[in-house]
Amino acid sequence: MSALTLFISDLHLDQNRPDSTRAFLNFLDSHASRAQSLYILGDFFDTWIGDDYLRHEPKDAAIEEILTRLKQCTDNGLKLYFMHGNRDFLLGNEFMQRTGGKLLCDPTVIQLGSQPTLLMHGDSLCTQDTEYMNFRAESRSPEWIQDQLSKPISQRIAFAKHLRNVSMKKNSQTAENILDVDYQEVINVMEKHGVTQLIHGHTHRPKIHTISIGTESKKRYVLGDWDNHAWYLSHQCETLQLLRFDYP
Ligand SMILES: [Mn+2]
Repeated sequence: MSALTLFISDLHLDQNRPDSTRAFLNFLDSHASRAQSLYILGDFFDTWIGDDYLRHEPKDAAIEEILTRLKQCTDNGLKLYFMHGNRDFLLGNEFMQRTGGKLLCDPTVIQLGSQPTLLMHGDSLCTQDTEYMNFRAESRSPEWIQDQLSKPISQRIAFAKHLRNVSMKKNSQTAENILDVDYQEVINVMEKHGVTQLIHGHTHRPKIHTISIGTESKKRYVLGDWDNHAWYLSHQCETLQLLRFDYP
């Protein structure tokens, strides 16, 4: 049997969404246990205020279980990869050590069967949302991150809540096309990296798009978020499928 590779994103795991955590742990048993590699392409957590939260008492039981189960998977040979999303870009080395995962840059090119494939979270493709692009540039600087991580945990939790509220309000007031990827930016990054396909999440618009560039036909695979449906991409024997299961 040839290698099975799985891709997921946008689970937005959070203590208020125990059904999604349960669905993910079930997914590890039912799917990831048969896979060679699992790629988690951002927004695995709805917020991540820094790895030092893992040492904060009282411990978050759900997070501890997720870490324990991921470590069991990697100990059993699963190759586990993470990419930052716009919600959990403070995931760092301590988290990777606890899970046995490896943090990938956004973007990263992998060879998937015969296809050079670009992996991204997807937020950097939404170039029409200039307000967000400005915040993204600012908040990914080492200075901003260091400043953020130096703040007390309670203050960071409050700030994360504030960011989430601002984002929800904005998403309800902003045109759909501005919150989606920019088509020209998609073509630009695919050309730049010389790939035949792109896999990303972020927009919560699961779909397989065909992109015609000159005489070439390329594919863009968009993962969906986990909200009573669990979306994933499954690659085996040169076949890449967008699949889902329902929960709870
Ligand atoms: Mn996102």
